[in-house]
Amino acid sequence: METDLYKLAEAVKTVAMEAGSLLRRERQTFDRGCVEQKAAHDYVSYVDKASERLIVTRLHDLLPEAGFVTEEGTGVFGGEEYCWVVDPLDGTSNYIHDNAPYCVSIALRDRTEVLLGVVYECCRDELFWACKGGKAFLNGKEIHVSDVSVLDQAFIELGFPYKAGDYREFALQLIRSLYGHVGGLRLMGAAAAELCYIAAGRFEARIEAFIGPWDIAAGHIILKQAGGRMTDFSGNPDPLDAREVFASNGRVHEEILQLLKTHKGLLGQGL
Ligand code: LIP
Repeated sequence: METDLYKLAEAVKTVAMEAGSLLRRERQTFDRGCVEQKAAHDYVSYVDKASERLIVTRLHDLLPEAGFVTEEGTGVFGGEEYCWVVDPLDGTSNYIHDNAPYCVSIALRDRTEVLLGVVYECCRDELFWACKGGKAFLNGKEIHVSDVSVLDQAFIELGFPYKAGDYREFALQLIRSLYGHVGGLRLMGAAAAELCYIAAGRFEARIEAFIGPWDIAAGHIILKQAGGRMTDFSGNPDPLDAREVFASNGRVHEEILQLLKTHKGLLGQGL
């Protein structure tokens, strides 16, 4: 790629904020009667689709040779060397119910790794971004994961995927094992933003399985460039297929990983 990664990131930040403005604007007159179900409790609205159309159009103008992997299927991936990975509205259920957080998540990857990531969380007007090998930023200020290394002080984000039948037993065991033994548990419903919260030192870990690659691609590089770590529930690094996603500040990773290894047999197939 001839384009300078940092120049491209600046342009992608503008695209993410333009899409974020669309989300906020449409939220003022949002019609819940126009929400569709992709699967049980997995919702999509005309706003998700409008945001994705805008983002795909802008990103194609920036890098015409790149393919797309997008949550709502607007773009296509035909094996191109570069690929945009886009969630046009992460936190859809929050958005539908006028709750926070909800965000735009845009990442660019090549065939082996994520090269840049931008997450714009609309409710707090927070723009997170990072490029491969660089620092991570929130609204222009460098961010780092926390130095919390004691589980009893760790604040942990949980995600409950739509595939409840495959995840329920694992989730209940996770709560039994953690609740009362960590600093706190939170369930916020927007993976992309929550990965950035670990990068910013607000939380120490996040655990979820059976989500989409668009939920985590941008947060993955922002977290790693902020000093964090992401593995699957067996400890394998960089699970960009998002089947099992365990993210942390690195310092509490091994202790929680033992717990995940012990109970991952409770997971269904997530098909
Ligand atoms: C959401 C994720 C969240 C998960 C939800 C949903 P969406 O993404 O961010 O972590 O628990 O089930 O997948 O659907 O709002 O883009």
